Amino acid sequence: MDKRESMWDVYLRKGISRRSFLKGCAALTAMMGLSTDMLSEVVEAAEAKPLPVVIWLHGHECTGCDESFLRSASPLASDVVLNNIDLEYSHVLSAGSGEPFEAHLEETIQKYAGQYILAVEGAVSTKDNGIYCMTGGKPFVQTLQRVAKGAAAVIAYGTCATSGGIQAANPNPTGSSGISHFIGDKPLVNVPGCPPIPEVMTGVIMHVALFGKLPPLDGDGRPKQFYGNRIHDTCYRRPFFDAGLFAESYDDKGSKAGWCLYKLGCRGPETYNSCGNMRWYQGMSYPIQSGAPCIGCSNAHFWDEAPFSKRLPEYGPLGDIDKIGAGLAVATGVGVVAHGALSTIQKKKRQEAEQAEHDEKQVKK
Ligand code: FSX
Ligand code: SF4
Ligand code: F3S
Repeated sequence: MDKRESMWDVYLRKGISRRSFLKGCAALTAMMGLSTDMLSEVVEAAEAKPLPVVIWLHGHECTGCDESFLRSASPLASDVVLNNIDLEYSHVLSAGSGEPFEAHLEETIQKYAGQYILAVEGAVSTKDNGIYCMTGGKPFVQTLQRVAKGAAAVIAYGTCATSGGIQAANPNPTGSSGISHFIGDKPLVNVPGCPPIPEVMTGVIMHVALFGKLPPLDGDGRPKQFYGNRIHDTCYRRPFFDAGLFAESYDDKGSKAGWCLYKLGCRGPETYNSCGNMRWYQGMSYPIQSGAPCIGCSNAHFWDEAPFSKRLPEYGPLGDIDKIGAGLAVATGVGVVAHGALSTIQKKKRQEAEQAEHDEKQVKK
């Protein structure tokens, strides 16, 4: 087999400076959630390890995960694709197409059997022999099973790949589900989110690429460094929740003042993701910061939990918040009952203030 280049070999060949290489390694170390003590290990791996061969498949989905991946800023998606991995097959990013492209997939599977990383976006459709999702002229389910057989590890990107996503929403007419039942016993990392945060996508693939093993996972197979926190616990609106200050509608004073969106259906208390601490697009924003409640897009079957703008009966009204969110202590529930009472007082005050403002305007007319 021909010698494969390491990340450092690629930088040398392209004439990119050692300084840029080290800066890239430092960015990767931070992105993988590792301490700076690990930088030398990252540099060693990047110097010595051949770039990992990656096959990136797309099933039943909207391609939003790619849209997200392409916006990764640290590391840049272009660095990941051109300098950090050996991407041999991708429906979206490859220049090739048609029969030669499909033939290249078969060659790659054979040549790197047992060595490549398989990244998968999208759900698997199985109804009517999988005809509702065809790729390269074959049902996607068949391609997935064939490619997964030779993979060293599998990464499921997006809630569609981890649990079926929008295709699997009631009544699931195409018989769609996540990929886990179709990859045999291969090691699997679940990276949910619709889509996942760009840097989470690049961070996970670089961890597998550089260390040749999966990052530490939680009970749902998600990387702990990115899914260890509840949105609610990292939310900058949390002080308003704690103070019982809630927006009641999208255009009321509470909403304009940036109060907690819990009463507008926010699923932050039952959702684990990094949006609260990493945010999106170089820390620019995330749904809650733009005034929209979290819809729990990294939760399995979240599409079936509409309407998104309401607290659902199964989660209960404010007083029942102790039933939601795995780690929520009973004490919090008790506290929240108090918040409920506080909230009623605040609401009354707000209504009075709004009425006064309204009356004032009427008088001026
Ligand atoms: Fe699903 Fe991704 Fe949502 Fe879309 O590839 S997770 S529908 S953002 O695109 O699979
Ligand atoms: Fe933030 Fe939503 Fe929790 Fe309110 S309910 S603090 S908006 S995560
Ligand atoms: Fe999704 Fe909620 Fe983050 S909707 S993007 S998990 S804030």
